[in-house]
Amino acid sequence: MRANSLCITMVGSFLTAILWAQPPQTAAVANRIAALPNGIEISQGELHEQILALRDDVLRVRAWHGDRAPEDASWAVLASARHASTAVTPANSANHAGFRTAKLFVDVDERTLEMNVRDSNGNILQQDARPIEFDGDAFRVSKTMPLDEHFFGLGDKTGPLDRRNEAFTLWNTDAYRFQESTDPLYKSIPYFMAFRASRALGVLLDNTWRSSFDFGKESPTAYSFGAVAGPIDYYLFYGPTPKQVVETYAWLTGTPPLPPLWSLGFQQSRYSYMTQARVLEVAARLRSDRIPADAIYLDIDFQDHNRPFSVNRAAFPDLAGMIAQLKAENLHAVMITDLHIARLPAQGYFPYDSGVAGDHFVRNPDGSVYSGKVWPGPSVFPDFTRRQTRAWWGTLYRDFLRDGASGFWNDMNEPSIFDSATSTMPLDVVHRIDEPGFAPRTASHAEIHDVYGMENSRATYDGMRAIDPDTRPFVLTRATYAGGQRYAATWTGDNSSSWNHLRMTTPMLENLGLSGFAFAGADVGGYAGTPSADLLTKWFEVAAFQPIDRDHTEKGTGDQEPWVGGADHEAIRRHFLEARYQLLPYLYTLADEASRTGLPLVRPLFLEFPDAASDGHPIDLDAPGEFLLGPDLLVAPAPNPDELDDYSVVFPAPDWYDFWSGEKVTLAPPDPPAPGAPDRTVRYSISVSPSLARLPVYVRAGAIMPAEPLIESTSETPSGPLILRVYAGEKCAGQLYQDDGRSFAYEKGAFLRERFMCEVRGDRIRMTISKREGSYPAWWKQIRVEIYGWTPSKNEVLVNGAVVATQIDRTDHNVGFHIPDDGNASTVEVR
Ligand code: NBV
Repeated sequence: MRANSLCITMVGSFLTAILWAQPPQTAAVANRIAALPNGIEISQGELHEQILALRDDVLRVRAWHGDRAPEDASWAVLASARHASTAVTPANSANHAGFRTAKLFVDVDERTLEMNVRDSNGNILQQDARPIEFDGDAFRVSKTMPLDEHFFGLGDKTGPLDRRNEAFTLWNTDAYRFQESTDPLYKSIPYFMAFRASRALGVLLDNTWRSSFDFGKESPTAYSFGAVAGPIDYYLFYGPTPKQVVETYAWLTGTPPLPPLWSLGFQQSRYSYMTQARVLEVAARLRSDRIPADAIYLDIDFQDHNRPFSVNRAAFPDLAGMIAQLKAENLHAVMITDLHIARLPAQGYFPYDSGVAGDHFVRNPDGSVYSGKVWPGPSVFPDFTRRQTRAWWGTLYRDFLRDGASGFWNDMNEPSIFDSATSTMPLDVVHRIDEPGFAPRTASHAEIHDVYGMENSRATYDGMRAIDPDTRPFVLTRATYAGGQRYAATWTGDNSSSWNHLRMTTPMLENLGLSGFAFAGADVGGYAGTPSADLLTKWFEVAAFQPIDRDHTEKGTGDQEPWVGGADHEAIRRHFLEARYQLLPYLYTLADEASRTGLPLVRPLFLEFPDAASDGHPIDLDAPGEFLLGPDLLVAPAPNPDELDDYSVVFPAPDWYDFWSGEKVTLAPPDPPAPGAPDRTVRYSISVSPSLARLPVYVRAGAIMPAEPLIESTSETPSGPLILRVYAGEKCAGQLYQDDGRSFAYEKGAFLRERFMCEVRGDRIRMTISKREGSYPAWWKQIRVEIYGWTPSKNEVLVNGAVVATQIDRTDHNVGFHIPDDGNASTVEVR
């Protein structure tokens, strides 16, 4: 069904356009077309559509009724990006108006205002399926959906990695015990990537109201997005590579800050460690059992009657002393600070008293302060869309920071409210907006709901920085919105201790990563329920290769620490944590990349290998459960982790090494592609037998992966050489980023960056090490080089042309030797 015109009707003081299902007699014609230096504005009656080029590869589309465009302000999109502009060349034809940039060709049908976007080769990238539909304040934008288009992103939504054939609602929701089909969930990231024929396109709908996305559920030939109210304001950005789309999304909404190094270590949590003694007992056991670990969490029971920013002194008589003892064990304390402030007038509860004095709580339409029941009982809620309120909230952290806490955990910030039929605030609760770019005004909860959690985490992040400007904050938030990656890492909320939930973590974290959240994790072992020892072990294995590695469980469940289930299980879990800790230089280098580019740590395969399939489909569709950690590590848990059958690991390229043994992987001869089939992909695969202690992990041939001698906490300095694992490939490359892991000194040059390249030339390998950039001192004086997949014939190592005296040791699959590294550029030749 395709409509050809819009009929505009006056309803009260605003205009509503109704889409006619029947083809009308005469088509409405645009009555005004204005070519702008950076785009075009077309008006049809009261309806205006503006398409602006922000860059050659980024468009912004806005549409509105009436004389005044909606406020040009955003919680998600940075002003620098929103106001960017590039000159365009008008390109008009009969009944069509449009323009070109160096990369895109935009064409609008003047009769219907339908838009069509092509790349410079004429490939259609996006095409309106019908004119924008209006229904009161609501709107819907529909695009044609070719059979081979696939969709990713939208934050933490469950279900398959590919969002095709699914529909989703964006409305931040406390989804305790969510299941595979639960929707909405905790976060609202109104952004997706469309991928087709190896080309990627990003779409961000910048609208904070309840919105929805349909990728072919309603119609097999169209996808659509819309919201119940608010602006029609979306960004369209072209790759062609998916990495470019991710980076452009970061250009629009920001990158995550470089996290403190300790937050990439293993984190131990539970709801709740009830006493100071228990916290210290867990810490002591982590250390005595030699479990690499960096943090312990304090959940709500450390507080007095669950009141945020208070302490139950009976259970935690010496919080500062306890945190100091944790520090002495090289463990950081992360404390929960929910946003609901207990309504306790005249009881000396500072957060309430100071909040009332500063008028910091949201109100009902009648002007009274809104109160809802949460953990502490009747509670009031900060007005986080006001900067004064955020600044006040930030000051509440002063005592806990003084006591030595390193990070804070913002839970329940959808916001979740117990005594409300909707589990959140009534939609008419009044928020005030005081924010650069926005006109000072009030806004209903219906408008603010989806950004409330993000602004809560922003207030926490900014507050920590204001109090301790030289320490990198760590904030973990449950609810958030597009752009929330600027302030906090996130976790996937209240999952369950089931094999299916273990399986679900991978697509959730991949899509969160594509949606800007490079630093994300799922509760290891599952939150609701008690995992079997096998499940917990498998979960530890997979999570060792995910950005946030936090073991957490609900109140009333069995213990879930690494030792639970016996010594054999503990040994396996320890082994995987040790592998993670040895890889910290690689992980941290990825963290640096994420903070500069937005590229996530956990990546779907098509992000690195968009051309892996001959017909351009995302290769992940053939490789369920697999994911990449950075560009070089392929992690391949069983697609159905509870099944004992062999399964096949599909590789997106032919040459790999087994991460554990270092052995070159011999790939099964691929099935010949079916003659004449559109997809003539060569699928390299091997069959593996699942076993409890084993997680198949592979390294891309050509990777140079930095690693370090084992430490049990990131507070320790590794002793010994930097390790470079060189996986011989035609050309190989890698890099390393280091700094103090905790401060902002890296912004002033106190970092270390070293790049490595190598080339295999017959009987010799030549490796170049770049001159170190930055002033941060290395802990090592030597590099231990381990070369996989290649053996020297002469056993000779030359550094800068001179033979060095070094012992070459050999194991089954690698040769290793030491070379000096003083930070200057050098060449290393092995023959
Ligand atoms: O603070 C208690 C829990 C917490 O452990 C969990 O991680 C959150 O997702 N919190 C939810 C509140 C419990 C609500 C049932």
